[in-house]
Amino acid sequence: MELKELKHKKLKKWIEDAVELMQPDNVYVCDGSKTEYERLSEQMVKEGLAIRLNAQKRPGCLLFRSDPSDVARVENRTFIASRTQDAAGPTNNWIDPVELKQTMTDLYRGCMRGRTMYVIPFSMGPVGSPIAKIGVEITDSAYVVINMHIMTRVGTRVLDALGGDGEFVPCYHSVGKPLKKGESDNGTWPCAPLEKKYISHFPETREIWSYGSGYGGNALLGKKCLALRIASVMARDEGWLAEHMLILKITNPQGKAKYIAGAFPSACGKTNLAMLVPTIPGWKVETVGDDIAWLKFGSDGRLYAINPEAGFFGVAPGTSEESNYNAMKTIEKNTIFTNVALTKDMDVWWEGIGYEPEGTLIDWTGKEWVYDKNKNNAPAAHPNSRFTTPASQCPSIAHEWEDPNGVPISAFLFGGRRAHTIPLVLESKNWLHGVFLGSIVGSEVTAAALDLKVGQVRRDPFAMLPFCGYHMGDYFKHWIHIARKTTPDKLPKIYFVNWFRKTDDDKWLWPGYGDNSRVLKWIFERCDGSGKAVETPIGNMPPLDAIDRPASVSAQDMEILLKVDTEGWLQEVDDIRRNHYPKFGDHLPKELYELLDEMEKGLRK
Ligand code: TSX
Ligand code: MN
Repeated sequence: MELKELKHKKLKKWIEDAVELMQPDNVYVCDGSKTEYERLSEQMVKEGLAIRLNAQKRPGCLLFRSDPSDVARVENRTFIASRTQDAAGPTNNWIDPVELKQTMTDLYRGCMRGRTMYVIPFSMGPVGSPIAKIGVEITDSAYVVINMHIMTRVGTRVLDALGGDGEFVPCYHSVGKPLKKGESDNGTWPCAPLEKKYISHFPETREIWSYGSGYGGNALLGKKCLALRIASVMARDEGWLAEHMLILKITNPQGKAKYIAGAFPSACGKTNLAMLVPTIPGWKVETVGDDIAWLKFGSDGRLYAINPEAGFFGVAPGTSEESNYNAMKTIEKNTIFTNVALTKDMDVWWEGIGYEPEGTLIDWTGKEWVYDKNKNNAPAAHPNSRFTTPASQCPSIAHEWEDPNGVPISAFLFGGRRAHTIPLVLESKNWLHGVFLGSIVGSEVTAAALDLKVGQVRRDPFAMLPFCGYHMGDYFKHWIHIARKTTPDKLPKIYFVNWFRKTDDDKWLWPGYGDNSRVLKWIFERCDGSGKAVETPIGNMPPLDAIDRPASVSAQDMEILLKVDTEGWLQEVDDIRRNHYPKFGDHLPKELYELLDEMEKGLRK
């Protein structure tokens, strides 16, 4: 489609201004068709940027290798440019919006020379859903276009829904590498150096400006940028919730279904949980979403959730038939792989795929790689390598996953990776206490970072720390206030879960994976009114006989998993009071300090 055919005056003007600033060689408005996807794929294969995988083993699949410097989200280059620094809060990077726009306009000037500007109209949520939002991303990356095809709803149908004056979130994206006359990428991944990368959000004007990175979370602007950072601000202003949550459907042997949404920090297996295969006979788990939930109250006073995405952008390493059967089936075809290893027969491989590779591989940097049983060599697949795959191909996808009205949520889960203290499952006493539990979520780091050692707890309240577009203290307040929009009986119940308890000699206490269905069953029964619980100072817990114990777990271990570790919790209280809550300054709702005091009193009784 050509620019002059656009009906939407404001959109047309916005694109024309961008063309003048960025100086692309061509402008192309995406229609979202299969042929468009195929044409751009073929173009990137010809340019040497993409590799077509084995048509028998992985039909319709491509492999990309990014620049080694462009493999993950860049949190220290991610900015919330609200008018005041106080609005962004202490956990976001802030730059004055006028200054930032000046800096970035200078970077954008002529940044698309020698390239095509793609205009991607996209919908987060089913097109036309009352909960959906439309965005338009301008990009000079064909890789971004085909990924957006999978992750969102793209094209002409979105422009039709937008009409002549509909609202959209304008999103600028450039890889930040203009080409000189006659120059080409020569099969290398274009991007800018770290200090020129900017992932910027302007919450008051609902704009996203991204520069310098072609990688997923920095470049597919519908996902973390729009559906979480900008949407969290819209949700606060409009009285709904935009959350970093999976959505699953669980059905009991009698055929009764409930929906559960859950927030987990990274490396806790959120995608695995969303696609879980239950080990308890007669129970079924289906997938609605694996990363983001938008929740609004229905006319019946209940919270309804949609998955604003259309695909999964999942971490490949660790994904196997055993850890996630449904994901392995989903990625058999029509999938984009980024930074995984390539086998001799043009298939993919990664660490934790569940089998040893045959012969030598080409690793994610493009070099020959020989398998070493002792794992002394660098990984063949980058630890953050990804698959981009259509949700519709997932065998466990729930039929209602695209219901424009969403699904009614019965329970929220919060979880983290904690070897000690946090029990297998804990039910909040009420909504406010549930918000308290969400606010103290933490996970032990699995790989040493700049700030933390392996095993130290990194607090990530609501798993939203990197994704909230405003002050986290105000975010807690929003969660407290949202309860006033309905009656307590209509609100989802709130649970803390922990699949990662260890013995003192470092052995897993809980088998996890499909056996987590035993915990979900208790949660289902609690929401249904039949499940038993005992009150404790930290919340409501299942008595020992309320959870079906897996054969591999001894009665003594089950006791450890479901016991209140008073000493551990007192240390937890101390850490929250000294190190966690003070981070949010005077924006932290006083109710949360009160609950902390109350819990400490209960534990000391
Ligand atoms: O995803 C995981 N889940 C959730 C599954 C629905 N993982 C992988 C985390 C990294 C992404 C888990 N790892 C889970 C889990 O519940 N639990 C564990 C820890 C664990 C690992 C191996 C075993 C047990 C627990 N193996 C045996 O017990 C034999
Ligand atoms: Mn995520």
